[in-house]
Amino acid sequence: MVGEDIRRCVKECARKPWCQYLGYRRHFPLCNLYIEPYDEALKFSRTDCVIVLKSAMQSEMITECNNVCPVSVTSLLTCNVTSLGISCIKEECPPPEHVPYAKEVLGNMNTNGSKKLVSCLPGYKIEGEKIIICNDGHWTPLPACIIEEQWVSNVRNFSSQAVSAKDPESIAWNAVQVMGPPDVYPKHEQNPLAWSVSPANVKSTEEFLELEFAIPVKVGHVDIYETYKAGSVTSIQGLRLSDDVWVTLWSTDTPEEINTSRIFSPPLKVTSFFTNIIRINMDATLSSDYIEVDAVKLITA
Ligand SMILES: [Ca+2]
Repeated sequence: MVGEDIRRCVKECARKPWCQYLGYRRHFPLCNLYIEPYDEALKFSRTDCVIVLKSAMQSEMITECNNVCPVSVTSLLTCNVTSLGISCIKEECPPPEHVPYAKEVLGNMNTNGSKKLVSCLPGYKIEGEKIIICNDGHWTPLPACIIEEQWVSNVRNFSSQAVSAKDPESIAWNAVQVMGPPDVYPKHEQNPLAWSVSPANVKSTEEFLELEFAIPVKVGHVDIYETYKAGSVTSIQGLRLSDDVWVTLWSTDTPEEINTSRIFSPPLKVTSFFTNIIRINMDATLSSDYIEVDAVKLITA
């Protein structure tokens, strides 16, 4: 509350069962009401020049209010004193819960009818209504901040992988090379920083990579960074987490051999399920050589 004198501030704290103490700044003047119990350690970190504890506000009104309105921080009841008596009303909402990955919440009023605007950190997009409204002591549903793009965080399974002849102990050409952002693209070459089909499997029609991302999302696009002999992808599937069923998001009967690197991002079937597991199926037989994949990006719908 801004512009109130300290007597009004004391009265406001007294009639709100949840108010534990008030801080008052004379200069503005500004009245802060606090939900949490007074902590002496906070004394010097706050800029309030006057602190008044609830226990110092001895009045019949507080006793009567406490009898009528149960003390509850979550309901934030307020004692409404009129000539007809004392009643208990919800005239404001508790501070809204923290939204993970929110950049900021604009709006500092919590009274009924107040609005707040939620915005997300860069790289996250809002899902749900970005403006929340306090109605009868309750906020309308909070939106969520959903990650927009993710790189592979783990390889769950794979059909085969090439191993360096010079250094068989290394992870060169192993499936783990698809983790993280691309480090070969846009080059078109055999590169140990990409996954490669194993020599034994270059004539396999059933090559696959099963890839895990950190956060389950609704799938918008899957970008496949093909960095040697592109064109082998035959289908892209997502594991529907709710029932553990593979859903085909895109497929073709005509894989090909393309002698350039590319970011392959075919239009996917529109779905609403959540997943963080993507399977890429490939036909290695059309290529006259190894096939290699550098990285895979999952883009939220
Ligand atoms: Ca790579």
